[in-house]
Formats: sequence, C-alpha cells, structure tokens
Amino acid sequence: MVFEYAPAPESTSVVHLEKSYGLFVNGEFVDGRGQGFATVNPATEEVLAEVAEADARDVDDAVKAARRAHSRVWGPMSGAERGKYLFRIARIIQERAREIAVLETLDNGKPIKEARDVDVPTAAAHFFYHAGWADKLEHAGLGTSPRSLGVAAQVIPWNFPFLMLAWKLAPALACGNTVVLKPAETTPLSALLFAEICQQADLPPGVVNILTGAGATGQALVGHDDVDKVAFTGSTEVGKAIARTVAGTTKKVTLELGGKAANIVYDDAPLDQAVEGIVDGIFFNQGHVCCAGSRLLVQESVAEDVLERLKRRMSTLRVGDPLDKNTDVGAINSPEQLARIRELAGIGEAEGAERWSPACELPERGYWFAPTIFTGVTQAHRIAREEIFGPVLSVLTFRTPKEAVEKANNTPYGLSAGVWSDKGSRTLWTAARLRAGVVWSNTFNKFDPTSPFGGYQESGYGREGGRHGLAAYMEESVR
Ligand code: TXE
Repeated sequence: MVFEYAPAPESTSVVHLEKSYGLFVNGEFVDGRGQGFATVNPATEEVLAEVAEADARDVDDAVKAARRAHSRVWGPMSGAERGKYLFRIARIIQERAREIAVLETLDNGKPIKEARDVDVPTAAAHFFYHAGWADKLEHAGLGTSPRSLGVAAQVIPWNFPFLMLAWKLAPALACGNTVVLKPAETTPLSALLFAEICQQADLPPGVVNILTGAGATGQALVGHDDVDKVAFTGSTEVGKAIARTVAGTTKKVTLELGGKAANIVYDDAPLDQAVEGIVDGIFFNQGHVCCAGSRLLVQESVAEDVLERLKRRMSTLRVGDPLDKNTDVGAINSPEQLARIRELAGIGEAEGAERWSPACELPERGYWFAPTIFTGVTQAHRIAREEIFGPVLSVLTFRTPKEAVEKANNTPYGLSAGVWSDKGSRTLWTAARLRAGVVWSNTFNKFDPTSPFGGYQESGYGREGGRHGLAAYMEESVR
C-alpha cells in the first residue's frame, strides 16, 4: 500500500540476492543433500531465493566441523582473542546495517524502521556486550575457571531472525563454544548473510555453521549424539518435543517458548504514555513477539477512556509496504501464521467477544492482518488464554490490584508483563506478585543485552542475556 505523503521506499539495491544459497559448513558454502526450498517475501509473495536443505548427513558434517574447531582452535583460544573476533563481527554488523535491515524486511515482512532501529542495532549490541565478557568469564560467578561446554545446537524462529541469531551466537561464542545454528525455514537469508560476515571477520572455519532447513533438520540437529548443548526459541509444542528428544542424554537445554503477557494499566497511569505502550506491546513486529502484551488488563474506572484513546491511536497506524519508512505494521510472516491468526480471531468472535479494527486498506498480494482488538473478553475465552502471535489484543478489565494480579497470572505461560502506574509502590507490589520472567514498568518491549530474559512455566526455562545468560554456555568449575 503506498501512502500519499510517504517518502520513497527503502531501496533494495543495497541487497545482493543470489538465486540460490548453500549451507555454511566449516567456513564454506556447500550444497545441501536435502530437497531445497524457496524463501518468499511475505509482503508480495515473490520468491526471493532458493535455499538448501540440510539432511542428517549435512548435520553430521556440521557437528563434526564444530567439534574439530572447538577442540583445536576455539576452545583453547584465550578469551581476549575470542573477544577480538566478536568485536570485529559487531563492527561489521554496524557497517553492513542497512543491507541486513533491508534483507530482514524482505524475508520477514517487518517494517524497515523496526529492522533498522531495533533488530540490527540490538544484534550488534549483543556482540559488543559479549565480546566484553570473553576475557572476564572468571568474574561471571561460575567458579574461578569456568569451561565451555563444547558444541551448541541452536534452533531459532522467524520473528526476529537476525536478532535471535545474535542472542544465541554471541554468548555461546564468547564462552568458547562452537555452534551449529538452524534458522527458521521462512527466514533463512539474514543467517546466510551472517555466514558471509563470519568469513569477512576471518572467524576460524567450523566455529559457526549455519544449516538451513525445516523441522526435520532441527530435529536431526538437536538429536545428534555429539552435541553438548541445545538452545531453542520457538513454539511450546516443539520446545517440549525437543525436551523429550534430549531426555535420557546429558545435553544441557534452554527453551524460550511462547507467552501471553498481561499489560496492566492502573487508573493513575499516565494514559497517553500507557496507550503508546499498549500499541507497541501488541502491534510491534505484527505481534509476532513471544513477550507481546497480548492481554490488556485495564482498571474499570479508566477502561472507557483508555479504549477511546487506543482506538484513536490505532487509527493512525500505517499498515502496508514494509520497505516504506513510515510503515508501522508490516506483513504476516507466512500463510500458515496468517491462517492461525484468522482462526483464533474467528473463535474470539464466535465466543462472543466484540471485534474492532481501524479502517485500513490491505494490499491485495501478500499476507496481511489488520490491527485488531477484542473487548468484552473473559478469562474463559480462548483468545484470553492462547498465544495468537499476531496483531490481536484481548481487552479485560479489573477492579482491584489483587484482581489484576490474579488475572495476569491466570495463564500457563509466564514470560513477561507490563505495569502502568504513577505510584512506584503499586508497581513494585504488583511486579513482586507476577509470575513472569520480565516485568516492565511504564514501558514495554525494551530489550538490552545486560538483562536476563526468559520465562516461567510453559514459556520455557533458562535465561538469555546478562551474566545469567553465560551460565547456559559454561561448566562451573574451580581450580
Ligand atoms: O514454530 P516452530 P512455528 C509460536 C507462535 C506461533 C507458533 C507456531 O505461537 O504461532 O509458535 O510457529 C524449528 N525439532 N512461536 O510453527 O515450529 C523450525 O524449523 C527441532 C513462538 O513457526 O516452533 C523453526 O526453526 N526444531 C516463538 C523453529 O523450530 C524444529 C517464535 C520454530 O518453529 C522442530 C515462533 C523439531 N521437531 C513461534 N519443528 C517465540 N517463542 O518467540 C520445528 N522446528
């Protein structure tokens, strides 16, 4: 959709797309032995490139390369040396930021301003932060000489392809592990660009290996006998399947799974600011965010006022061409995800909640879903309980802080939450009672490499980021 006053869309000429891509194993691009598949621009349905698919033999080659690199080069290397490589990677990410952002937007469908202002700079920040840790690991609280684990198998999703790669790779590498990483099948391109960055940074062969493919590739990777550590971000269902696969082995596992976060707005909250936070909480990245504020819990006395302001604000959201610098809400990543969102929104209506979207003309081609809110939602409704992973907000009300906490905690998940209030004491009282790994106060969706991130219950286990994130990649030891 082209807006009348929009500046020219971000030029795609900054990106060089190959017709087809191989796997990245032992520092080189090689053919995959699987069938191969196409990756598509979700905003236009155009094929961007053909991508190789790794089968079990490719997985074995990559794990062997990672094992060799770990025992011969990366494991014995001093932390200071490893840190230099990570600093170099971080700087190359900064230098190639526009290219990465445009490629990410093409493959994922997210607005260019989000890829440019959030995903890519935060990914660089993760490499800078962990580069700084590489020679200080004895201060991480894991004994005087903590050791790397060995080979890490990492499987990531499609919602923040480049940023998730950075979250996974940077701590693993800083701690001296080598990695075989599988990006999601609908967004493989930025991981392949990262493979080029590894070559540019002269990273020793085998330290990072990238295998593209679908669930079967991921399964072969996490099930490989010579993997020491498995890190996964994705659906709760697949997370549990992975936990079953590694049960009975001594592999270490961290799982970052789904969420159904409550964004709690008290009557004394700065309402305009809260409305910005509600919009950011659920419409940022089309709601494809594990910690999205998908349940608004608003105090009854201000509910009408908040809803009126929210609808007014939603009416100004620009939905459409992700490459347009003014776009706020881009394309849904895949037809499968669009079908899931449509199904749950349909269930919301069938169960009696009231559906509202601002008037917006969606492009004819591509996968689109208008920003949507449901009011009159009760805790029994499926849209109040299940992760929709799209731009759909369920609105519930409460009278007392106790009721707010009860409702917020009435979920099998527990990844994040937001509290909006002018009173610090009220915020602290609430935050102390919320079962969530992250609680934001008067803000939402703020990510920082220094803060541990991770969930309770069905949101998984383990923490990523900060000092706590290092623990997932090291063996405690005292000598
Ligand atoms: O996830 P999958 P899908 C949630 C969200 C979404 C739903 C389904 O609710 O609607 O999951 O999305 C790889 N062994 N989240 O189907 O399948 C897969 O190839 C090993 C929340 O896309 O979990 C991809 O690389 N790996 C979430 C990755 O797992 C397997 C982000 C994620 O895909 C595998 C994404 C297997 N058996 C979806 N099967 C979050 N926490 O942010 C698949 N994969």
